[in-house]
Parts: sequence; structure tokens; C-alpha cells
Amino acid sequence: MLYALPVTVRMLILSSATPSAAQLHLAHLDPPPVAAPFHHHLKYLQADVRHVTQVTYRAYMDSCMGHDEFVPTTNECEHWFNVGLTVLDSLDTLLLMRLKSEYDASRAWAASSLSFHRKRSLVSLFEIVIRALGGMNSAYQLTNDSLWLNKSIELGDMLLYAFNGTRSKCPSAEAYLGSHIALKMHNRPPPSSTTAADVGTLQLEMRTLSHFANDSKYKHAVDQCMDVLMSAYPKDSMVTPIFDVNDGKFRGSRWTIGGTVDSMYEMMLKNWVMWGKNDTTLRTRFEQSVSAIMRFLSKDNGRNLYIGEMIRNRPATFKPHMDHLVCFFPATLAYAALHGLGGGVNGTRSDDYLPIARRLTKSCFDMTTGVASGLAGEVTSFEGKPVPKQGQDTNYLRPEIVEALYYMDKIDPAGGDTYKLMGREMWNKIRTFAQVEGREDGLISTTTNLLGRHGRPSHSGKLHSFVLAETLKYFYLLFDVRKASDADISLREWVFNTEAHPVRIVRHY
Ligand code: DMJ
Repeated sequence: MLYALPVTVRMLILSSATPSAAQLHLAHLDPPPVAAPFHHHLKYLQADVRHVTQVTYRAYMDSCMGHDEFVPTTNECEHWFNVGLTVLDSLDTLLLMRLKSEYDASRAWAASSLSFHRKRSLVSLFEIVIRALGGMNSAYQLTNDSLWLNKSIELGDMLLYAFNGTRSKCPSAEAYLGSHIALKMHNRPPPSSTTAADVGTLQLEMRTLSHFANDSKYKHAVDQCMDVLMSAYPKDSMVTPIFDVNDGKFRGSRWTIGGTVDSMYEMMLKNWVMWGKNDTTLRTRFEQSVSAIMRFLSKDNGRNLYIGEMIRNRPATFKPHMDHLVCFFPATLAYAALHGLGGGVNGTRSDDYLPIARRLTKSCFDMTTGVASGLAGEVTSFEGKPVPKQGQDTNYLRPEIVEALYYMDKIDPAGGDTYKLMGREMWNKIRTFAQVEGREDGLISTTTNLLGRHGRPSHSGKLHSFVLAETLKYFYLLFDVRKASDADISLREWVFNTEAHPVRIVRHY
């Protein structure tokens, strides 16, 4: 197959032997001596991330190929949308890491077994768009293989129905897959409320599909909804988490930038960048929201700058904790600065984006230092030294902290090796504490009970597909020894969707 990857990637695509997960440790590298130059360590770290990715994906393939997700501790397979979600979410990670035999096996599975028509399911529109459509768009971008475009069109055509069932022209949170969708929708009217993130995170993928397929219908659907969202946007402020798809209004009383809202902000910026920086409404709403977030939700406790949450316009209800998910925000601010907003990459004022992103990135990293395992919890309390909140001490191997390190490493001109060193510390902890017991070959899993006694957490639960899509990819790209401008994915030329699937910036569309 002819890959449309940058030449360096094509040349480095590796052998097509297909060892099982259990055999892979034989090929593993030895670490360099401690005193070796840092770039030797980086090469080793990058190879190690690739190795863990290969072992983990192989374990999924060995036990659950074609199922949505799997449980590394038991090898059980998980069903969610019944579309082989881990395959679709992992394609571009496999390509970027030159895991050719795993990519080829995934493509072969999709060619023979993936059909959205044969499904009969109600799925989360947001999740299927960011993981499946985003993953296939990216695979098509990187390979030019029409298989991925055809599958994206098949899926995109089904998702369009979700935009037709409501009064506001914005889709509800659920979409049908399979045949006779119109009939199914008629029999079960869509629920009226969705979240800001669900409805505000579809545009990049659907517009990209229009661009690739040369068919404006997907773009038209999301653009109509985006107009509704922008007119409903609160003046000079942030959105609240609920969106009513019938009357087209934001509802709810919480101000947060965690789950239910997060990627709406991220995608306002990225859509502005992706389509030529012409959409002044998107840019203005993004800038206005950043100001409001910093004014109402940020707090400097003397040790850390962090983003909490509160009931709208009621500062007394402020909660001094930060979700792991919120660490998308420094990455977004850094990307905005790279593309000229908030003082640009050389901004020094306290309200410029890059100085804020620096402090937030440090706080996100500090979320990993509160417990001996070095794994951050779902929610971290910032009342003193950052520690996982009681009842929230699970680590799902989410990407947002390493995502912040990756963006800052590529964008912050004053960063030096800071972010790579932080990444190394995080990676070493993951290798020690997230590794499944008895699997010294590198298989990793969700880690629970971080606050448990003896500092040794336990493992359980499924491996979310975002671990392969995002977390491992960001570690791999963070440890790249090349200059940011020479990397396979340059942030001046590419946009990652919220699930870390890269597509090239389209300046005029
Ligand atoms: C991912 O699916 C996406 O990054 C999404 O935007 C929010 N969270 C998860 C990973 O934590």
C-alpha cells in the first residue's frame, strides 16, 4: 500500500512479522547508561512507548479483535457500539509508530468485517464521531486508502439523521447505526437535552469528511447547528453544561471546563485554525470564554494555579479541585498561542495564554505527585498539596496531562527539556505501577485505589480506547528527538481532534 505519510514515516515502516503479545518482550531494548546524553534516553523512551503500545494492541488483537474494548487483567471483551472501536481509534497511532503488521491486520479486519449497516445500535454521537469518524478520517489522511474514506462516508451518512430529528437543527446525544434509521427515529423521538461538549465537538470531523468526500452535506449539517450554538452563547461569559436541542438554548447552572463542556472550547479554537482563521465569531467566543474562565474559575493558591468549578455567578460555591480532563486546557491555550492568539508564543503579560499554560501545565504535572504511584486521580484536590480526591482515586490512563506536556514541549520557546523530563517521570511511573501484574512485557491497565495503603494500587476495568488513541501517542510524540518543525506532525500544519486524531489544516474551505 502506498502511504501518504511524510517520507520519514514511510521509510521507517517496519517488518511485517506478527509476533503474539507474549513474544514481544524478546525484542525489547536495554536502557542506555544513566550518564548517556539525554537524546539517547529519549530514543529509548520512545522505543519503549512503541513497545508498550505494540504489546497492548497485540493483547487486544489476540483476545478481542473487532470488539470495542478489552480488559487487560482478564482478557474479557467489552461491547459498547459494536464497531471495533479500539481498532478505529488506534489506526493513526499504529501508523505514526510504524507498527506495520498491527496496522495491516487492522485494515484487513476492517475490509472484511466492518460494516456500519449491519449494526443495530443506539450510540453516543459524540463518542462515535471523535473516536470512529475521527480515527478513520486520520487514517485516510495518512494513507490515502479509499477504504477509510468509504467507511467514513457510510458512517457519516447514518449520523446525518441525528441532525434532522430536532427542532433546533442541533442533534441530540444519541445516533442510530444500522438500516431503517428513519423508522427507528420515528418510533423513538430523541431526548431533548444533550451537553455542550456533545453538541459542540462534531464540526471538525464532519467538515473534514465533507472536504475529503467533496460533498458539502456533512458540513452543512454541522454548520447549521454551530450557528444555533453561537447565537445561544451567553454574552461575555462561559456556557453551562446542558444544551436543549429543541429550543436551542444552554441550560444548567454549573460553570466548569471539565467533562460535559471541555472539548467545546477546544474545538472552537481548532475549527477556527483548521478552516483558515476566518470565522471571527468562533475566535471571539473562544477568547471571551478564556477570559471568563480565568476570571471566575482559576485560582492561585500560592503553590499552584488551577481551574476549579462553581455554580454560575456564585463565587461562594467555588470548589477547589481540578478534573484530570481539565488538563486539555493548557494544551489548548498553547495551541492558541502558536496560532497567534493571547499574545502569541512570546507573550509575557500575566493574561497572555502561554504564561498561563505554563503554570497550568505545572499544576497538571503536580497532580501526578500526590501519591507514591505517580498516577493522577480522576479529580485532584488543590486545597493544599495536590492529592487525588477521596472516591476519585482511579487512574484511567487518560491523556490530558501528557497532552499538555506534548503541546508545551513543541510550543513553549522557554521550555528546554522541562516537559520531556516531566514526561519521563510520568512514563517511568506508568511502567512501574500501571503494568498488569505478571505481565512484565509491558501490558498496562486502569489503576484503582491510588490512595490505598502501602502505596501499591490495584488494577481492574477495561482499557479505554483513548489510551491507544491518545495517551500512548502523546508520549511517543513527546519523546521525539527532532525539532518541532521537523516532526512528522507539525502543530503549525496539523490539527488533532479531541481524541488526538491528526488531520492537515485546510486553510481555504
Ligand atoms: C477522550 O475520549 C477525549 O479526549 C475527550 O475529549 C474527553 N476525554 C477522553 C479522554 O480522557
